[in-house]
Amino acid sequence: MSYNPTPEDRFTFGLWTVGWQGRDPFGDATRPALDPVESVTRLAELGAYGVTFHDDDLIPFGASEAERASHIKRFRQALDATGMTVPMATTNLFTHPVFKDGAFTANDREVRRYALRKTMRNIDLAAELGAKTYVAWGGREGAESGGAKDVRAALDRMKEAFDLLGAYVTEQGYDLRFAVEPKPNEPRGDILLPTVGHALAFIERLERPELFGVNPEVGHEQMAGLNFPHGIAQALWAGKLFHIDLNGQNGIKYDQDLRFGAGDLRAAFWLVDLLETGGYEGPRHFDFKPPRTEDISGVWASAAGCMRNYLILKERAAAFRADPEVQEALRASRLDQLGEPTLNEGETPAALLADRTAFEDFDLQAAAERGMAFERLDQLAMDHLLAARG
Ligand SMILES: [Mn+2]
Repeated sequence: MSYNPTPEDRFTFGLWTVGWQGRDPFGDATRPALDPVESVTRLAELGAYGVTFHDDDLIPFGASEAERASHIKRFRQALDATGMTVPMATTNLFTHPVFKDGAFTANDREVRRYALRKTMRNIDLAAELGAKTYVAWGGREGAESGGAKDVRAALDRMKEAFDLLGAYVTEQGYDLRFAVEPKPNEPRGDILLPTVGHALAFIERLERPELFGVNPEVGHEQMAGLNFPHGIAQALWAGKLFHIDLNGQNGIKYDQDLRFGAGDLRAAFWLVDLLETGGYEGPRHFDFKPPRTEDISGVWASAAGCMRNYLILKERAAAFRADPEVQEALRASRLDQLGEPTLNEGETPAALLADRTAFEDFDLQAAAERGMAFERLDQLAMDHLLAARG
């Protein structure tokens, strides 16, 4: 297998990923700014399907109407020339100092109103460019100290913002759904809606929950010490996996944003296995940062590595599933039984109470003694992941 990506693989990249200049809290930029047109062209050459953007990635903050129009025109021309798509867009509500205390949940009401207007303006552009998903990452929605934020009031304001945006896309007739992106911390000390679970619970409180799903990011859940494939499985189970941000992270520490496949490789294997078999049909979107050690050729090597690693893991996961010994091992671990309902069809509490085999005559000892054979199953997965088996 060549592991050469094609648009059919639906790989997408944020303009801010390859365009990251390497500025961090301790050091200046190590790379020059990248023209979005060059990003579109190079990513298309590498086999990507599309690009995504924050308003300010494409149109420098504070640009005049005429400048804005000309940036959009050049971008559209690059998309047309390459066949690249824009499946998702989002708003930058974190860079400008005005957002230092948040956007939709800033204590300052004027800032909240401005944040809504900035978002609505870019939603119009997203719809115009054919995006189907609008991501909302509230990186500044949070606090560093307890008294600084009334979290219940802030959640009221967050709901108010999303209800307004849901009403707006409905009124405009846009074919656009929102994907909330959780993150536990960074840049704020603590961020609201810190995990997939928090976001899923929040969404159900909105006026139009059907318009809202999640955009989980590998590293964000792993920063919270959580099992990313488990979070993705729950999002799929809830019908809420609208989008996904793929990258790499090594455990609970700062947001590393490594290329996909770097970091927790075993989690990446199970994630690809799940995405490829679990009914997810959206783009495979990379939200990573080529390390600031890299020059521009290193940026493209890093981007190519994201796609290559996904394709390798896709092949490895498919080989795992197709292996007759794995299928037998799955049965030995009783995965087939887990797929069966615990109750018989129509079985009532009274019927269960009357079933002596479920309790009185249940051979507790024998069941307790049965091994689960998970170690053999996991070693088969390791063998496939490490290409020690076909
Ligand atoms: Mn992200």
